[in-house]
Amino acid sequence: MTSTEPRLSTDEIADLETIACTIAREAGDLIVDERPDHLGVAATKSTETDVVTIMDKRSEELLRTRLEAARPGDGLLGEEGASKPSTTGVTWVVDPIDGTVNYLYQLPAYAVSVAACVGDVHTEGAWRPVAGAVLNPVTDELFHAGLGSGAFLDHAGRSSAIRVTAQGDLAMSLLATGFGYDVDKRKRQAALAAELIGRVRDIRRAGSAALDLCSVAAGRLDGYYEAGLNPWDLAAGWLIVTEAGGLVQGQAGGAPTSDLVVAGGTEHVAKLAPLVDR
Ligand code: LIP
Repeated sequence: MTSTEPRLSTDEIADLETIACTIAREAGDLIVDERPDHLGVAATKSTETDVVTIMDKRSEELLRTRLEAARPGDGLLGEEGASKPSTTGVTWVVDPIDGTVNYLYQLPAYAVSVAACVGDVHTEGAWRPVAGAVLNPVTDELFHAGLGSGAFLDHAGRSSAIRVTAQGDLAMSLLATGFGYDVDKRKRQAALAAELIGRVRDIRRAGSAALDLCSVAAGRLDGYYEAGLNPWDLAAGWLIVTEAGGLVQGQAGGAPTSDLVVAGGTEHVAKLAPLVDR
């Protein structure tokens, strides 16, 4: 904890977690119930394949207004441009639809990701999540965690504690990874995956970093790695993995950043990180 970070009580963290869960559910309902029949691409970002839909924008606007009402002094950083400084030391980092390409194609692997963070979210390695929620609105699975209070999966009226696997043997491990929107980057990422594929059980590519991290937290994957993530792809899932007993790190064992994210059980990360940290 740095001197600029606010001292948050267990109750305050529990309140932040409840807010994250509540607004993630609302945004999840919006993107499913109000999806236009003919959803097109509203705009593109870094490349032609890095798309935004009108529902990404509407979801972010809903999250922004709910947070403004619930916690007016908090800051905000959103994938679709929402940005507001904090006067409380807490900043919300939100991805209104993580896995937007899946959403566009109606592949049921996309999520709303909401995290309350402390530190400077605009500086790599200078922030960390303290409460967060990731909702897959199609499967109605809500993953959530608060710092120090564990990670949970709410589904079908039940709330179950989740744990990472203890898999320490890479050859028997099921991994996930992802590819960026830039062609050259994708080729490099594919080359790394091609090297790894002969050393692990198998590799999955679901298309949402937030859901990949939650799958690690729930023991559905043994590990995950990706280069090129933004804070909003990572924030909530990061805490959900660590509260499920796992580890999330970046290059050289440091904080996870856009350069690299490696997640899994402690032993698994120790074995996977040297292979993907380059
Ligand atoms: C996506 C990530 C995914 C990555 C994609 C993209 P988006 O986020 O969740 O892991 O492989 O390239 O960055 O753009 O759907 O919010």
